[in-house]
Amino acid sequence: MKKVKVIEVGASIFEENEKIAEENRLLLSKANTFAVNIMGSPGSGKTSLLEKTISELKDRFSFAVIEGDIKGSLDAERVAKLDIPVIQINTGGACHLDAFMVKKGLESLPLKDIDIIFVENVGNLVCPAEFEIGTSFNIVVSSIPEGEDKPLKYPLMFKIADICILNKIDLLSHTAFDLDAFKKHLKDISSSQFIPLSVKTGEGFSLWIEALSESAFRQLTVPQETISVEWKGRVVIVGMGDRMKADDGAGSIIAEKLTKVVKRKDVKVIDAGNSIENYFGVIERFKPDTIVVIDAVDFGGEPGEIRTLEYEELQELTTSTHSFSLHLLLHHIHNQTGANCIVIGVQPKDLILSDKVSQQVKEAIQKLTEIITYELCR
Ligand SMILES: Nc1nc2c(ncn2[C@@H]2O[C@H](COP(=O)(O)OP(=O)(O)OP(=O)(O)O)[C@@H](O)[C@H]2O)c(=O)[nH]1
Ligand SMILES: [Mg+2]
Repeated sequence: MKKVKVIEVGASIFEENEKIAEENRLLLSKANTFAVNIMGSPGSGKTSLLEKTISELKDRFSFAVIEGDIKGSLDAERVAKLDIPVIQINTGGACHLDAFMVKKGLESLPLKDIDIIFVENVGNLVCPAEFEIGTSFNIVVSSIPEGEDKPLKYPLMFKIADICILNKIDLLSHTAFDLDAFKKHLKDISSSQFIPLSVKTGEGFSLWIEALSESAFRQLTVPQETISVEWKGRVVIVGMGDRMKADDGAGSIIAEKLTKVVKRKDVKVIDAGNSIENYFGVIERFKPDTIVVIDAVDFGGEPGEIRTLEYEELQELTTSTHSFSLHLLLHHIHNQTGANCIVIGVQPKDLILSDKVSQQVKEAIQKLTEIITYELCR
């Protein structure tokens, strides 16, 4: 019997796509442009959302749009009326945009003059979620007529979304749509921010404008402070801490935020929670030159104070709540990898049993996320 030869095309397609998505990311960060991938079912209101958003924010940001459609240029023509640069990409049958197509679009735009670029992906809840295109923010636009079960049926799309917009809430009273069920399905699979709104009536729209502006400002603003870390060679960032012990979870929260924005191949971000020892193998295999551990460390400072420490300095300090010695663990990792080990400590205020972080540490989390994002993505 003849043997069947199997060629894994899928894996190499994804790999190649990732590589180009990475190039897009670099291109965008060099130009200091905030790129947003708008996804959702056909007709959920993606173009309508863009039209209204750009009209409302035109005085605060400069915009460009890349429209992805299988055929035609109807959406591009609509958006072009707003007098901004618009590129139409026809996928010629493909159900999603890929990184190469978006690269072509980016190359023909004056990126340096653009603050926010929206990429409206092909209307589809499956494929666009599987193909990275190099944007740093994902939006899924769902809508009332589609029904409340969409997060259940298309979990990946809702999982990767930073914001989930539920559009057409003006139609709520005309349908049997179960809003609570939608919210629950979404929460079960995704940590995305949920914004119900109506592009038509404007209800709920200000919350979306606020969330978008805040995220754009965060990425576009150069932080006022820096931290003394030399990000040399291949970098592993490990965020640690117990999120059920108030401020102790700071490192873990920062790692989660960074995984969404830092997407470089030579940087690995790990949210290790309370068990860094489980990640030794992952860290070693990555062959890092620099390891940065972010953790709540009681160094006797003001709550929320940030301090950079050589790992050896930890010997003299007590790390808040961990039952193990972080110093010994880092000593071990340093011996195994030869990497330079740095600890960024955040002084905790509260270490009680609670999932609420104190205001001071919240601000430190925000500040550190901004600084590290800027240093690694500019
Ligand atoms: N009732 C109601 N209709 C809306 C709302 N937003 C958009 N629509 C309508 O929904 C239809 C589709 O809107 P589009 O913005 O073209 O949707 P889209 O997601 O860009 O569609 P594709 O690009 O084809 O995937 C249009 O007829 C809009 O007028 C809304 O908030 N309420
Ligand atoms: Mg559209």
